[in-house]
Amino acid sequence: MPEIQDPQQDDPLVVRVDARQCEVMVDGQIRPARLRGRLFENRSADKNPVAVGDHVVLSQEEHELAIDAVLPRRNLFARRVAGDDADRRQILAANVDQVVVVNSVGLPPFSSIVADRILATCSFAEIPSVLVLNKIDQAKKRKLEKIQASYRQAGCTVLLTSATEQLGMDELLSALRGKVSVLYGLSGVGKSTLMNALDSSLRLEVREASHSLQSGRHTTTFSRWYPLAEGGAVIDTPGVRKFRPYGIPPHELRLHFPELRALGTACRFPACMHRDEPDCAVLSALEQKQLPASRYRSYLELLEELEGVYGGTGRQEPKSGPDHKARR
Ligand SMILES: Nc1nc2c(ncn2[C@@H]2O[C@H](COP(=O)(O)OP(=O)(O)O)[C@@H](O)[C@H]2O)c(=O)[nH]1
Ligand SMILES: [Mg+2]
Ligand SMILES: [Zn+2]
Repeated sequence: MPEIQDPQQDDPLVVRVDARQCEVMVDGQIRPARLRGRLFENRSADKNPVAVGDHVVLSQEEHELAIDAVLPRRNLFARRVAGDDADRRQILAANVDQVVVVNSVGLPPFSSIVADRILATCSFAEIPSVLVLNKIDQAKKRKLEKIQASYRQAGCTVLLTSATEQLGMDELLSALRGKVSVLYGLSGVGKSTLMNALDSSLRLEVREASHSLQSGRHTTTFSRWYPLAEGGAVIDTPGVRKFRPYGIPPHELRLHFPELRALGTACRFPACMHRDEPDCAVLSALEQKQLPASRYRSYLELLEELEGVYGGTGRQEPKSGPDHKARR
């Protein structure tokens, strides 16, 4: 087995992964590759040993290539596996410069909880994120302004686009140029349409508008890497219905909502969870409508979910503060 070193530019790159097969780019050519059984041997928390964006070590086996090992990753974007109680991780992409969280502000309607779950996960993984609000051609002006304001307050870069009307494409292209980006968001928000609008040679499959958005049919069933003509690359991913963060300790969640982190410095307890503690600056801001209720609801929902998986550390008495001895 080769010694595992840091990846180089010209190491084979995984450009497509689906249930059974994998494609790698080697010397500028895309070729199928098989996953060696031993990649699955070390029973880890990971559901999938290889993800798009991974640099790998290959060997030739008769007529096919096989992946022997995955080179060290500089970062990874992951979620908790769907429909499974086990705390396992599904790696969605590796070695990326940013996650582009794509949302619809038309049909399907904007879901702040989905966006907030993905944004908190990016923060935890230390991957920069950009929020794209697509289908602005279908949006109500007031609603759109409110969403924009919430996310600017949360420190997000917010881009407004319409893939079908070709609005905001220059701004999106500037945000993508020269970087490796993952496009992530609910099924039907327009990820593939945006890619096609950016580069007409791509011709990704797009779901027909006639298909019910409730049908849950996913047009894209695999993740795939696409180089951009202008430099950089974009990873198109299958749509998701539920995004559950993996591995965020419940007491750390408050640090991954930037506006809560900022407000939290004024709470009475440094470890305030902003739930029912006295003199909580987050709760006051909420009361005075200086913090959007949707962001706070997302925080609480996620906190409870994470406590359900990792234990209820959030209910512990604050470790510091003037009266912590008296409370024991
Ligand atoms: N009105 C409108 N429809 C859009 C826009 N972008 C995508 N769509 C439509 O939304 C549907 C789903 O698009 P698709 O790219 O397959 O979504 P994906 O699942 O996120 O890849 C298709 O019918 C698109 O034509 C947009 O900006 N405005
Ligand atoms: Mg798609
Ligand atoms: Zn607080």
